[in-house]
Amino acid sequence: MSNFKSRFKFTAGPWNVNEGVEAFGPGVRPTVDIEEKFKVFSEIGLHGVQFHDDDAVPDINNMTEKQIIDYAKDMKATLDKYGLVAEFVAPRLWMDPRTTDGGYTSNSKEDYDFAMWRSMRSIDIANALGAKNIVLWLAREGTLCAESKDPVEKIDQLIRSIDAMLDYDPKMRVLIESKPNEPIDRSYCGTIGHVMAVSSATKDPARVGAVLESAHAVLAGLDPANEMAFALKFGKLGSVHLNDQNGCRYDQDKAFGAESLRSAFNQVLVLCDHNYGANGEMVGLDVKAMRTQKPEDQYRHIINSKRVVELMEQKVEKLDRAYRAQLIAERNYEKLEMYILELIMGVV
Ligand code: XLS
Ligand code: MG
Repeated sequence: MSNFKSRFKFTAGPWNVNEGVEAFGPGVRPTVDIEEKFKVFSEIGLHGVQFHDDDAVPDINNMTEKQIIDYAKDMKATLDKYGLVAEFVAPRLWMDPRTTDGGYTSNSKEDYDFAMWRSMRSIDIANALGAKNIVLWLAREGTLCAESKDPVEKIDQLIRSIDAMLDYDPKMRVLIESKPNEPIDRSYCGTIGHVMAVSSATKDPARVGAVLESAHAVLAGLDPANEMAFALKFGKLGSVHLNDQNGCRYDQDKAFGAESLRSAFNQVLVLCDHNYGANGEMVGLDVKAMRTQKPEDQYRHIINSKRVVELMEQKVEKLDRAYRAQLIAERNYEKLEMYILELIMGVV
């Protein structure tokens, strides 16, 4: 099994190895230096790294535009040292006091300008790192108080913000990561359908795609594989964040497959069947270690997630397509379902 060669190129973000801070308690693991994370990412067979703008350039708010680019170039040299590439850069617009009420859909002109400044700097950083995508996880774009914003106006404001990014760099692609809520109550881009609609309203829809995170689909009450399929149909699945989620509760970012192996199988199936990766798309493992995990083995959730993808790829290879077609022709879906369960459980 260990010599199995995945068809996918895997990535993770520096945030996927963390101290374990949550709303009810402080960190329980020491902070790991970013270069050490790169080293281990490369050892465990990842192809690249996903970045927030301030992962790549921590002091971004206090630097000139030139200083930011220079710092990012040094970060690229560190990535090169470990044979890693940068998949995307995402402006982290949910931490700063100036994005308390969102960025692109903020009611404050100053806060909006700050969000746009960070977005343009993210594009500069992406170019310095050699990344082809900007990811917008629209964490605070929506409302806590429903009446605080005119949703129609704000969705238009969001589209115009993306247009400005497309203008700023004619080659950069913008990928929107859907999520229905958390930290915001009512999000403006809750599902892949929303992302496709926003994409089609921008000035260059071919450069505006989607990131589907498995857990975010579950939080929206939707099936992750179906969400991926929807974006694939439009040629707009620019990245995936594979993980898992135990129903509708706080965002868990569990290891891929930890809750639903059948869902994991179907996600890998749709990606394999529709040639995901053929245009350089990568597979992000946006997973978080349990707070109980000790520092000695704090990459285990990433290793496990990658292994589950690889095991599912082997299940997909093993899927008897002719038998499946026969059961479909007979409309014997009960039998097909049992066949799939047995395939996943390893008894066929
Ligand atoms: C949310 C992520 C987030 C994005 C990139 O799911 O953890 O950081 O993936 O901004
Ligand atoms: Mg994510």
